[in-house]
Amino acid sequence: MSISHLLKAVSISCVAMVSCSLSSIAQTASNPIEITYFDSQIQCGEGSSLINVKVDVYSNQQFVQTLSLKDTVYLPINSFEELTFEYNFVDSECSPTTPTEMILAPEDTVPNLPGAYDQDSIQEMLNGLNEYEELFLAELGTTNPDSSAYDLQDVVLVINNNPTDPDIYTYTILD
Ligand SMILES: [Ca+2]
Repeated sequence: MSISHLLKAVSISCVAMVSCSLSSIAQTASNPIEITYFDSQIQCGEGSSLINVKVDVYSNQQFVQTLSLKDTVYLPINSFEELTFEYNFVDSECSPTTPTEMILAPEDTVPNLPGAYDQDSIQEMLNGLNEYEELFLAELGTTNPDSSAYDLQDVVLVINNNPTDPDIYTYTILD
């Protein structure tokens, strides 16, 4: 699929979605990326159930899409740096602290933190990536790196900088 064909498909999907800002972004796209909401583990107090964390994606301050766990979104943007995220706890008495965010490429030095709950450690998740992928980590429970809650795995996204087959992702259905 050519890029122009793809962008046309994205623009059409924006019209169909009514409130969508992707069509303007698509005009300048040259290096699209794919983001997968890979994992999330955070509790509201010890022994309670896991919080359902939704992630609102913004590109250059414009709202793009809300991600739920396991969602994959294909974004026709130039750089991950255009993106910002807002985190919402669904049906929880807790609310996120000021997020601590970190991006790690496969060869980067990994903070020495154990896996959260039944989650793999950051090193294990990193080992599972391809060279063109990165991990985006967010800590939402505490801003204190010495706290036991500080695991940087409250939200884990996988950034794919080289999606080879955008055909199979979000917008194909309207192509
Ligand atoms: Ca945490």
